[in-house]
Amino acid sequence: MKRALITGITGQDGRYLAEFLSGQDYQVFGVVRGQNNPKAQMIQEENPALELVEGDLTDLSSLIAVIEQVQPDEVYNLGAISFVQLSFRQPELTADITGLGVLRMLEAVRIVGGSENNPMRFYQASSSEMFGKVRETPQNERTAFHPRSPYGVAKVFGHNVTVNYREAYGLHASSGILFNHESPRRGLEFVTRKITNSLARIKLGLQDSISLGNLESARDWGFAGDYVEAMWKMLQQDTPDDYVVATGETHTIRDFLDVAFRIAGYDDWEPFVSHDTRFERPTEVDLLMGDASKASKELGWTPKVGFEELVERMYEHDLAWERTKAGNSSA
Ligand code: NAP
Ligand code: F7E
Repeated sequence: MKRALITGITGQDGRYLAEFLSGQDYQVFGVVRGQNNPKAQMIQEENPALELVEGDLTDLSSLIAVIEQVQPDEVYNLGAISFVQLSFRQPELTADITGLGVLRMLEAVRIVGGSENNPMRFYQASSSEMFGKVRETPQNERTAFHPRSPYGVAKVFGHNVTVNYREAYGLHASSGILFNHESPRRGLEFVTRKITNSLARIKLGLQDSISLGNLESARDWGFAGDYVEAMWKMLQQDTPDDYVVATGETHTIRDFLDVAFRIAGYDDWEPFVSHDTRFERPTEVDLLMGDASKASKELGWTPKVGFEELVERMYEHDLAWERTKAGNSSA
């Protein structure tokens, strides 16, 4: 039985990846931080086969101890401060966790290593935010980086140090440059889930409107469940490499609102949406659209869930969830 270790196990991608790997007959270990992380119980109930271990991306000795204890075949580094807006308010913390955290994981893997015949394989969760003020469209593995936030800058560091450890120490270290991917498990702070959740609450009469920032930016949105399969496929290759993972389609926030409100049975979203500058960023990433042809050719990966289906799944989930919560509180 192969053993996989995942940082960021309590996050959206960690939860999908753990389910996917359990289905592939892996023994899955998830790194949980904090002395009483409230999400630990939830993910344990969701995936009873999952084994939780303690560690923090800011603490190298804890990461070495975890890797020594678990002796994984594959390490997936998904842990990060992942919210771009927060990275402007807490840039040093973001650099430490999202940037230096990658270096610490690579050091732990390099030091503990695995056997000579079966060295540990490493996946780094790189991001389309590294392209930032894009130099070309669509963006591919050769497109130059121009990050626009402390988060994007930290991800460029994590990406480059992963490439460096591959070249300097021969680590089987791959980087997935993933474009935005969403799901009903997306955090409520991200714009897609904020919209589907608020819309469900509007539909149920629990909320009047949604406050949003910049509606003009465009993103290449896919489904997280599809994207974790690409992560796994990268680590099954003989040679480590970097891959863009994206749908190749781009939509503005306005497009997302159009589709979501139509699915919920409204003709027009404008009466329900107000503008709030607090949700704007000092520097914005205007347009992202990925070219995943390398992943398609070399990994045999293509996305399965399209844009409208993604929005519908998120909205339907939030409608059921909010209805249950409202029912429970009135009971
Ligand atoms: P997420 O839902 O925000 O999850 C982030 C995870 O990181 C959580 O499990 C969190 O644990 C953990 N974490 C935070 N600080 C930590 C620390 N000091 N030590 C250990 N773990 C820590 O993010 P996601 O959407 O699943 O994304 C997974 C990864 O892919 C992230 O690295 C993200 O930057 C990257 N990425 C995401 C996207 C996307 O569209 N989703 C696209 C490209 C790249 P707690 O529960 O303890 O806070
Ligand atoms: O913003 C605009 C906002 O926070 C998307 C992370 O997973 O994907 C994610 O980063 C867009 C931006 O995601 C609101 O200005 C308008 O243009 O959902 P988001 P993100 O910044 O694209 C990348 C690939 C990652 O790697 C990150 O980890 O929506 N926007 N109004 C808003 N955004 C938010 N959050 N809230 C608003 O009210």
